[in-house]
Amino acid sequence: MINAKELKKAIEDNVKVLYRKTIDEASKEQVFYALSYAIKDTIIDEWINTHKAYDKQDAKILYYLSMEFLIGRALGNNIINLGARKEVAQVLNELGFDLTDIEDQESDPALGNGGLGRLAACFLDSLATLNYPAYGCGIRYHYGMFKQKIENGYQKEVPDDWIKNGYPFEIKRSEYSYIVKFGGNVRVENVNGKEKFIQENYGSVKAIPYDMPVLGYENGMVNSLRIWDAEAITNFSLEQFDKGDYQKALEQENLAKTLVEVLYPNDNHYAGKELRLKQQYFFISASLQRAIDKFKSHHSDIHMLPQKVVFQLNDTHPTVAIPELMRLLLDEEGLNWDEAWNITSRCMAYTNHTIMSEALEKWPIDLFKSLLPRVYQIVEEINKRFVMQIRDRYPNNAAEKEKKMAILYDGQVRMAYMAIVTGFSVNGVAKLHTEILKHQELKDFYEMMPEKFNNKTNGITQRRFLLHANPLLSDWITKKLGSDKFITDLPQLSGLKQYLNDDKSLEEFMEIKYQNKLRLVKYIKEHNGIDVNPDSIFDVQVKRLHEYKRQLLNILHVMYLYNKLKNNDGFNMYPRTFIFGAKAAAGYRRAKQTIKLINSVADVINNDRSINGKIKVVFIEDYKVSNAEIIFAAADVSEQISTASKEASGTGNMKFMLNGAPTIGTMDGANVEIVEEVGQDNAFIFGLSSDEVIEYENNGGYDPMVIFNSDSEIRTVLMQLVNGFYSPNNTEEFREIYDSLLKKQGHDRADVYFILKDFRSYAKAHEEVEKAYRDRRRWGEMALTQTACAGKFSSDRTIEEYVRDIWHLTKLRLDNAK
Ligand code: 26Y
Repeated sequence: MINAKELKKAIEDNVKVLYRKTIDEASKEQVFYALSYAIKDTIIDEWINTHKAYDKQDAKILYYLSMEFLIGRALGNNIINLGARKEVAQVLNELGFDLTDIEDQESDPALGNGGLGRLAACFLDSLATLNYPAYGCGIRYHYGMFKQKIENGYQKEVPDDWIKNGYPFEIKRSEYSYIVKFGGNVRVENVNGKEKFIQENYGSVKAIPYDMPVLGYENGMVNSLRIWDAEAITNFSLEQFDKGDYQKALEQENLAKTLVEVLYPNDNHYAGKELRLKQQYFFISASLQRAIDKFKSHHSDIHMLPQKVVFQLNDTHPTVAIPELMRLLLDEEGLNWDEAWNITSRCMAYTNHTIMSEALEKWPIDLFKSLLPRVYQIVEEINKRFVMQIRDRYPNNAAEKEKKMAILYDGQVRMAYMAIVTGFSVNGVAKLHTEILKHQELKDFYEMMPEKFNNKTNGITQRRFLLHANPLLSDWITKKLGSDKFITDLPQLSGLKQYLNDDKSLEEFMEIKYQNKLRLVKYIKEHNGIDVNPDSIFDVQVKRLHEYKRQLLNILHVMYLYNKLKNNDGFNMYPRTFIFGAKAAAGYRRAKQTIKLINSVADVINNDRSINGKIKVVFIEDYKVSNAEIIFAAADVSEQISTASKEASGTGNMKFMLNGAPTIGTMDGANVEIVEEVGQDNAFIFGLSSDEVIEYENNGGYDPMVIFNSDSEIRTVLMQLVNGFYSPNNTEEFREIYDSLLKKQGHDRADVYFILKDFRSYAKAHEEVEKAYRDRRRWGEMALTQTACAGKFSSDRTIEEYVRDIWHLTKLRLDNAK
């Protein structure tokens, strides 16, 4: 527990020691560092204590292996989880500072792209809160997700130098460094009749871990996020120069420098870059070496590994862990194949986050083999044995099955297949997604090994996305429920249902939304310079920009509404603010064009006085975890409009729901389960079902020209893409978007995401939204229903399911738990 007097003194002392200043002279940034170090001090004993308890209780440990951890800012979250928000705010006040201002000084660590990385961060929060021993293992990218600037309507990427001034919550742990080897060749030696595999002529780097504390909520538990940095092993020396190793030393120096330099900003898109495979192997090899050493410091029998260790592969990105663990067991521990296989397959579990074919990692064999020669031999052996199994099982159609299932095929290493074949568990991230995996994408595997498949519907942490993001609402809930138990038991929110018929409570709830809208209005004014009317409906779509997520459908609909306003005097609409936030992968043309389109539409509409501000369009620059918190709390309507079957789960949808925003969406991903919780009447569902989409896809799609020719309002909107209406200086600006909707383009179909097909039903759903909003009481009920029904979507529930079905962890007991 935080002692106010001590904290105050610690902050003042830190300011002195760090900056030679007294508190009244300190800048906000200096106070941020001073406070952060003080908070770290209060955490450190519990951190040590937690890891002593791991050892003492010989706990089974989960290693969550992930290329991405989109953790967001730590200070505010740590203060929340220490249960000290009010005390710290008070202390800062006395020192003349505002806690939110100070939190704003922190860089926003964006070591992830989007959903998958943020899920990993939520899981760490829940694991610690639920007392489960776990490490997050990842990469200490020197540059995280780029910062987005909008210039003249176009996205510009700016490097995110998040550790420039030092990050106060990490600790470098040089004593746990490991060597990771790349390239070279494998020599086989015969030692006492046993083959020994020796990698030689390789290049190597040193992997150095940095640990960040992950606090449980008021339980004294502090787990670690361990991210690996790279350093060159050899510094240039004359000696090497003389030996002719100069070139090699230089290469190693370079490798270390580039290896962890930057996060690949691709979301759901595989690019096949060699450096990325190097990143994968680098952090995996280091994490596994460390996990085995840690295990061996307590156990002498390596066969016990599956009882004490489990590795969760966050999508295929860390799948090289499978052959790497095999290598360590075979070559370092001296086990035979069957022993090593037995252990590996009982330690590895795989989560699939997408069915988009362009997201599947398939490494060219040549590249894989030259970078990881020994690991590749092992992959070959795994494949060979699996293919034998296939032939055994399917004697009549072995060739066809091999084509569909072999790990090595067509010159490629298919990472997902390796994960499925080896691991003991394969899970999807929402019910619908798991069903699609079982019956479409992975149906051959499901048929062969059904026992491995299971669903784990995603969740989010209420500590960050309710307590921290929306203190007004969480205080109100605490008051209404007479308890703050929902902080660790989200289903308690259902207690709010008793207020659905209480006008006064509904008014209070709506007033909180209004206050949060004012907070966002202020943010938008400060960051975008746009005036937004807080009485308008805040209709929000924030997520990565991707064609399947259909931001394009949203903006086309805005264009359609604008035309109606302009052309039809009788058309009356409730004022709406359409808010977008999205980063596009730097090389994703269509996504970038969509950003430009949104901004061009915003320019025209926001400056048209004749519509009396009925429509505003806002593109929030640099959407990231910190501003997301402000945005979710302020939203009236949640746009979840992916082409059905494409969004594995979505987690933004849950954050909106928790904060009281009804969904307008398709029956896709976790939307399906959200509707299950709130009921059909409390959601605005439209569009093709996933079955219908899949049916069209299997039958050559549909013809968007039929819609173009028969629906004049849609046609007008489409023509505005190419007649300069929104791009007077360049009528061709949006030609590619236009073409993508109407012409076959590299695909065998046009409009592959069914935007025109779903347009009318989307427009209709929006009419329903407006109708509902105009009835203030109905809206209040609907909004409160969202929050009251959000209990299922806590990542605490998700983690308990992983523990029960996959990880089988035991809760750690902490003697000094509060
Ligand atoms: C191929 C590689 C470069 C790659 C990189 C990032 C592939 C995929 C990704 C990211 C995928 C991702 O974020 N998937 C999202 O995972 C969320 C958590 O499960 C889901 O909610 C969301 O629907 C899904 O798109």
